[in-house]
Amino acid sequence: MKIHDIAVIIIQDSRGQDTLEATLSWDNNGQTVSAKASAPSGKSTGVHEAFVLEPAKAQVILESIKADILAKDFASQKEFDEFLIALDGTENKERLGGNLILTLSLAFARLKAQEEGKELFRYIRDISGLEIVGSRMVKYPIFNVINGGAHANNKLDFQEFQVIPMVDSFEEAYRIGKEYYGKLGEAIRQKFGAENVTLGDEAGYSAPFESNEEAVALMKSVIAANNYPLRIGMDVAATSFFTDGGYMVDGRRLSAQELLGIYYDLIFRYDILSFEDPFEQEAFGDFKMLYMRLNQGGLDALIITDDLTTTNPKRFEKAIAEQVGNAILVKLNQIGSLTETLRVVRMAYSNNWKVVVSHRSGETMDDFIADLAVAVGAWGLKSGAPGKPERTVKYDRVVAVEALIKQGK
Ligand code: 2PG
Ligand code: MG
Repeated sequence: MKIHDIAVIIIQDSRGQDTLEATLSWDNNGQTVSAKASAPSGKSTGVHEAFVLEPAKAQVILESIKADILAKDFASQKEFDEFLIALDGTENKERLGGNLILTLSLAFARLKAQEEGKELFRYIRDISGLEIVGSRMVKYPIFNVINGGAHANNKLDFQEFQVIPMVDSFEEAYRIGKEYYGKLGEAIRQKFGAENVTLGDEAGYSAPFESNEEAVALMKSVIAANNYPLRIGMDVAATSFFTDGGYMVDGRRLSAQELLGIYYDLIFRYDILSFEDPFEQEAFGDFKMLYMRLNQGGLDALIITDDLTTTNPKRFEKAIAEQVGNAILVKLNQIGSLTETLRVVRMAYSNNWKVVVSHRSGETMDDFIADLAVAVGAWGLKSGAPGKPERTVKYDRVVAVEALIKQGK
């Protein structure tokens, strides 16, 4: 595919911060076909993530490489992404910017899918190199219904308090998630007074909870009162409260061992299904300690790595070798291209790890991750609570894609 034109503009993300949106066009026998993609941004970012270039600088960089891109004919996604990665030439994409490379990579995917006359999820599935069994799609939406940590202005140290509907149909899971979100909102407003309840970055509620456990207990009581088929998950994002070798939780400084004790206790009392980033971003050994302890106890909980692995094949290789968990969070902008992201997914599956595709706390209306999650048959799609449009467009797109698949597309 020969790209005819490239433009990158600056748009605002859900936090009102500048981010990039790329448009690539292709000349299809005199007709211009174009495709767009934009970059999200994290707040609790891992140190090993791809470099984010200031958007205005990225625009200048693009002008300096545009002619090189337009001069080439790219046979595949891999060729396009590898061309940009080589042009960048750094370990963490600091010359061109992970955000610039990513928006170009994703816009290219959308354009190539159009050239091949395919829906985006089908195109991604075809280039993924994955053998997906039957019509497997994304299994569970993961709704972040209470926001803490870096995503909200409250006392909660843990970043995300999630519910995961244990039903087979994504559409039904989405319906249950929305209903639960409404009921939880009523319970939180009743407890704290409506004037004290706001929404965090990912549309989960933010309220003056005194402790992490108080939030979990309220979630659980609303689940029980309505008999919902929901399990609780958490993104602890422990790097954000790790200081001077200790974890500051509910006003107390804890060792990794003590924190592990809290998790173990929560699992038993609240039937927790998943823990993401239970320890800080270099603590491979502590992740392993928790994971092994759960295994020995015969518990089914998922230990999900995010800041620890940053969707980076090298970091992930170490996590696999050291058996530190059983699921990886996959974020396109942590690594900066579709090709490298798919490589991480292949690594996960060939080592029996589950995949959770995720948004960022700063999002745009781009719904690429929905197609990615369906394409790779992800275990989960994490896109916040169903309370803000940049979160719901992703869940809505999964429902639409499922309908397309049923029609044989
Ligand atoms: C996370 C993400 C998304 P952020 O930690 O998993 O929920 O947060 O985008 O701020 O890194
Ligand atoms: Mg996380």
